[in-house]
Amino acid sequence: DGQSGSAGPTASFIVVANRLPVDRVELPDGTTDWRTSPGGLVTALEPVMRAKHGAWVGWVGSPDETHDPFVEDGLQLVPVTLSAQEVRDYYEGFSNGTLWPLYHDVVAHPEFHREWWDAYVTVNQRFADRTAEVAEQNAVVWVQDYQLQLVPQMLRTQRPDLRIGFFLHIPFPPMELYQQLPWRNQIIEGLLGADLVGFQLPGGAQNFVRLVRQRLKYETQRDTVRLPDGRKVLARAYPISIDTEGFNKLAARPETAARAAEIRHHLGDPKTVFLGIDRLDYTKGIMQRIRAFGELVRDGLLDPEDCVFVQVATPSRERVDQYRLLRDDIDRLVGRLNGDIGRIGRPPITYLHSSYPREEMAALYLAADVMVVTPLRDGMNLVAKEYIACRQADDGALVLSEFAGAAKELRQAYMVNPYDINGLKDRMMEAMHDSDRAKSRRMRVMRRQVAEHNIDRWAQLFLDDLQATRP
Ligand code: GDG
Repeated sequence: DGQSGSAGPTASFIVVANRLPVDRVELPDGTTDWRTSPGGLVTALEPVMRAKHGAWVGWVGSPDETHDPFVEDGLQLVPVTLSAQEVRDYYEGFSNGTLWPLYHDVVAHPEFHREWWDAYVTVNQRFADRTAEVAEQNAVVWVQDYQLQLVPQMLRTQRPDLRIGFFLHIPFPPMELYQQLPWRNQIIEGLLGADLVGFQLPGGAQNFVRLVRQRLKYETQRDTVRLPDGRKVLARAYPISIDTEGFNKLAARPETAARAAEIRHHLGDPKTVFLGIDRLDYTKGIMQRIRAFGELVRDGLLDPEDCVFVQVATPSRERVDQYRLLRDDIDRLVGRLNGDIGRIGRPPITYLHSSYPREEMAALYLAADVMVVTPLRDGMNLVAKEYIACRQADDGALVLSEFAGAAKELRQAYMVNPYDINGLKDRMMEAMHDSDRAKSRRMRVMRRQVAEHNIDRWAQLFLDDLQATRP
């Protein structure tokens, strides 16, 4: 844009992600300001960012906006501009219409369009260029997620001095599915630009290494790929987690307990509250769990006088067709079930298509007797961990899909295959009727798990391994 002076910001630690960790807010006087969005990743990286004067490279979230780098709440933010067309092709198109369904076991049909791919290359190059400008000599760069898989290689080409890590937040699919992608080789080569490629689960890392061996014929040994030029790339699992301490504290506040009681009261003081919280996404199995609940009521196994299901579906990717269709499907299903099985003043399903502050989320977790997390495929699923972190009394029950990454760690959950509606119904009933002792035994073990494996530890393990990759 020609306006920024010659000496822009530089940093020795850089996070590169599709989105900057800030949202723009309109002030009453008509001007705009930034507010940091308190996601787990920002929380985890804040100490490192501050200690190393880190920078964050990302998009501000709306098209055609160009901003100079700025500092917000002590974080150096470096905005990348996307045009409206690029948002459609790179973000809504290739990232969320091609890669997202492909990487989630094609639970929806991935679309392959060459224009989308071209935009993905262009935008990844822009992120790489911006990062190269900001990175000091020998800086550590940590690239996040499926929107930016070409950045590691693009960055390495320009800046071989950098230490580059990449973390994939979603599953890495089996080779048999991955092969569908017309640009499969380019993406693998893109990732191999990193020194360390992190996945949620060992299975994802293994899928990746196997793919590299079969498609590119590079030499591999367990978690290590050796490139023709002798460079080594590590592929390992780092299961992500939450700010457990933060959720614990939030849940311990008297206001949170008071709000939880109020929520239950508004729901008609039922005996049992079932809860689902997700981004509105077809991978989350929202339809399956609502159908299961509806059938349990219809079958007479749940009494709508003393059981409710609360489903929060946070608006997400609303301009992508499949998300619009899903929203209509959920609207129709919830409307039909409440119409069929509801009574005056007692809709058995409370459906909220909206997003809430963290405090309200914690109150909902506290108010729920049974948390129902049923994704058809999920990299990890932090909602399941947040619920556990909030249950300080060791009560409550978690129904968890075996297809969520979290199932590998939260072994004491009531495990389900969400495609099996009868099985799901059985598990929801079991979770509800199990003895308090049985529930608290399960909850205690899971609480220990999320207390020990928190987001700080996740970031620490990744960054330590990245540091150790080469001298
Ligand atoms: C991807 C992967 C992986 C949701 N609604 C509201 C809200 N949330 C917060 C939750 C949770 C986060 O969003 C959602 O994280 P999940 O892990 O459940 O799912 P994805 O968004 O699909 O995340 C996933 C994750 O990346 C991390 O690697 O676990 O597998 O798909 O923290 O609390 N937060 C607030 N209001 C809402 O309405 N404040």
